[in-house]
Parts: sequence; C-alpha cells; structure tokens
Amino acid sequence: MKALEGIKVLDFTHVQSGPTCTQILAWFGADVIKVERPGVGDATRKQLVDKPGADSLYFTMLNHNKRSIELDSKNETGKRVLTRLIEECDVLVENFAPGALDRMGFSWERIQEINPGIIMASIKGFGPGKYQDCKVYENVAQCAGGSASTTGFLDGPPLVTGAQIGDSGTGLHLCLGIVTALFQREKSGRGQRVSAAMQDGVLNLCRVKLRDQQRLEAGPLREYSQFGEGIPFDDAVPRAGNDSGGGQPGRILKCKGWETDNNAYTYFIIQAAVWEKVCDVIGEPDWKTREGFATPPERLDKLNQIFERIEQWTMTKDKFEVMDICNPLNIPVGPILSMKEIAEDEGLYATGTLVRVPHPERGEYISVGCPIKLSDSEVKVERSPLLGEHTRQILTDVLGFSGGELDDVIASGAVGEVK
Ligand code: CAO
Repeated sequence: MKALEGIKVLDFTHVQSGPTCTQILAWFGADVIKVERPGVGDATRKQLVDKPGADSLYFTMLNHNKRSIELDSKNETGKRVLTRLIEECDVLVENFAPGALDRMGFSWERIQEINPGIIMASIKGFGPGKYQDCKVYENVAQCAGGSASTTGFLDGPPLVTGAQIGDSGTGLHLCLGIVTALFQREKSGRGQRVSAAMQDGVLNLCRVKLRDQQRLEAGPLREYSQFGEGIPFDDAVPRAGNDSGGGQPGRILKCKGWETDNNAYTYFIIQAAVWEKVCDVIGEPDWKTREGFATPPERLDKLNQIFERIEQWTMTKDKFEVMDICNPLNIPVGPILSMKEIAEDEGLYATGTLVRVPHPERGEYISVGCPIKLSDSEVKVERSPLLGEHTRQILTDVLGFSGGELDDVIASGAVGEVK
C-alpha cells in the first residue's frame, strides 16, 4: 500500500518545475499519466543529450515512475480522449505558458464542467499582475524572487545558485498544495484550483533576506561581514558572500589542499554555545575571556580577524578531518562536497538518497531518490517511460477503449505509440 495509491494524475507538465511535482506524487504511489505531444514529447527528452538516440538524463531524472501517452490535444479525437482522461483523473497538473490550456479549449471552467471533483494544479512564472503572461525559466525566477540580488559577493554582480529553487522548489510547493487539496476534498467532496508562481516560491525560500530588508531600517546588519569591514549599507539588502543567513556567524574556509582542489573547503559556524571549544581547537584559549572576543555582540566587528585565525587552523587539516575533530565537540561544520564525491558516496545509495536506475536505451544511470521518506509508503524508483510507451495501456485500462473504437482512435493520428 502506497500513500497515494488509487489517485490518478493527468500530468500535463514539461521541462522541470511541473515534472518534479508529479514525480513526487508518483513516488508516493499515484498513477501519473504523462501526456506528451506525438513524435515530440517533453522537450527535455532531447535536451543536453549525452547518449545519442536515448532519452536525456534531464528527462529521465525528472520523470520516474510515470506512464507516457502520446496525445495531440489540439486534434478533435485527441480532445475527446483528453476529455475522457479529465473525467477519470483526480488531479490535473500543468505548467504550460499562460493561456496555453485555454487555447486548447480546456479552461478551468470547462475542466470543472467535465469533472467537478478534479484538482487542477498549475505553475506559472508570476502570479496575477503585470507579469502574469510571461514565460519563465529557472534563472528568471531566481532573479525576480530576490535570490540573485542577495547572492554573490558585495563587489561582484548578482549570482544565480546551482540549486533549482525556481523549478524544483516551486514543484515542491505545488505538490504540497495538491495533497492539501486532496485532503480537503475528502471532507468537501469538491475539487479546487491550486496555483504556485515561481516568483512566490523563490521568495518564500528567500524570506530571511526579506527579514533583513526590514531590519535595515533599524540600522546596519551587524552580522554581515560588511559591518566589520566598515563598509556602509545601502537601502537594499546587500550580497553577503558566504556569511551565514542566521544569527550564528559562519564562513567558508580553506582546508588542506585548497591550492589544487577547488572543493577543499569547509563551512565553519562559530555558534555562541561552543565558542570556548572553538577557541581551544584553534589554539586561542585566551579569546574565551578576552575583552572584545568573549561575547557574541563584541565579536561582530571582528569576524574577519576571527575567521582568518580559524582558517589558519582549517588549512592544516583536510575537510573531513575538520569534520571529525569538530563534530564530537558540537562545533557545526560541513565539508564542501563535489558532485563527484556525492555520486561516489555509497552511504547515500544505502539510504535511497541516490539510486542506480536501469534503462533500456541508456543503460544504468544515477538519480536522486525520493528525499522525503514515509515509514509506511516505501518508494521504489522506476525508470522514466519511453515516449508513448503506455499509450495503448492507458486507452484500454484507464479509459476502457476496445475493439473498433480503439482502432479508430489509433488510426485518427491523435495518439502515438512507442516506436
Ligand atoms: N498536443 C498538442 N499541443 C501541445 C501538447 C500536446 N500534447 N502539449 C503542449 N502543446 C502545445 C501547447 O498547447 C502550446 O501551444 P500554443 O502556444 O499554441 O498555445 C505549445 O505546445 C507550447 O507550450 P508552451 O508555450 O508552454 O511551451 P514553450 O516551450 O514555448 O515554453 C515554458 C516553455 C516553460 C517557458 C512555458 O511553458 C512556461 O512559462 N511555463 C510556466 C512556467 C514554468 O513552469 N517554467 C519552468 C519551466 S522549467 O525551467
């Protein structure tokens, strides 16, 4: 028994944001039916191709545990099949450009007419307002949601992050909205519309910077390095390099080998509660009681000096030794792990955080497993579907087409099947 067993999801998503959401629903046991344009499919199937002829990693890593039907939703027979799918499904998820679903003839009003119990979930770049009609990709959302302006160094340009907070982040937000709507439907019997805008999702993840924007009105942000360096604050939250976003100062520091290894670094947090242990570890025991160093507020204008001294110590150890020494003392540190180190960490495969997935076209590849573990709903990661792999199965098992009717649908050109 899986948590979402029995729930049918009509997956009209593409690229990254929507597919992340429906992949989680599939991992939790929903039957996710991915609708793709005949002969073309999700654009990511053929983007960033590493093995010619095979679905890309971009596609395979976002579409596990789903079924694929090739269906032309602009063709009359295709519209009939789509209408039947809407009747059968509990949830419809889409992340088309604004207005695309209406242009197909499937407005929210029409979808409700077809199935009043359906939950229709959408991702768009922006919510209602002046930008509502824009097409949006990851980095646009990072810029519009406040992430880029607050990421990077003070003397450099805004930076986007490697974490896909606009796409995968919004997919997670939408997923939560869908399961909440399913829960409400248990009591109300009604479906509803669930919307998540990528700008809103990014901003939600950047809330500490909105916090700091308001704190600026009360004076300089004393925990930012800039304060200790005597650089005046502007009227907007500045980029703060690798400063900690919370109340405990932290930095990325060099470790042994940094001259040749780009990732020989550790994050080091001087949490107030373990200050004395930090002083002992780095060989500055008198900082425990010395005036100007003994309490957190006194230290704020000396963070550069303090972290430079800690770095002299971390540079004598490799990043894992720093972890081994500091962890037992409750000093929060973390090695900067490369993707290579992560991909080679067998411990992550043991927990299902990483998985090795066999695939008929590409052979075995590595992917992330479900990051949310339910004790009563185990996730088994299954490979992504080939384009149109389940077209016939969905027409017959889900929609009940058979005999001449099935032949007519297939002959109409509205659907396609795996080659
Ligand atoms: N049968 C027939 N037509 C189909 C179809 C199917 N099965 N599936 C899609 N189409 C059509 C759509 O109806 C649309 O046609 P119209 O433009 O004539 O209405 C067309 O394919 C293209 O859809 P699109 O505009 O959504 O795709 P795009 O590649 O031009 O834009 C994106 C992509 C992501 C910018 C846009 O979909 C978008 O802004 N989505 C919302 C925000 C979002 O999720 N962004 C994150 C993407 S991940 O980085």
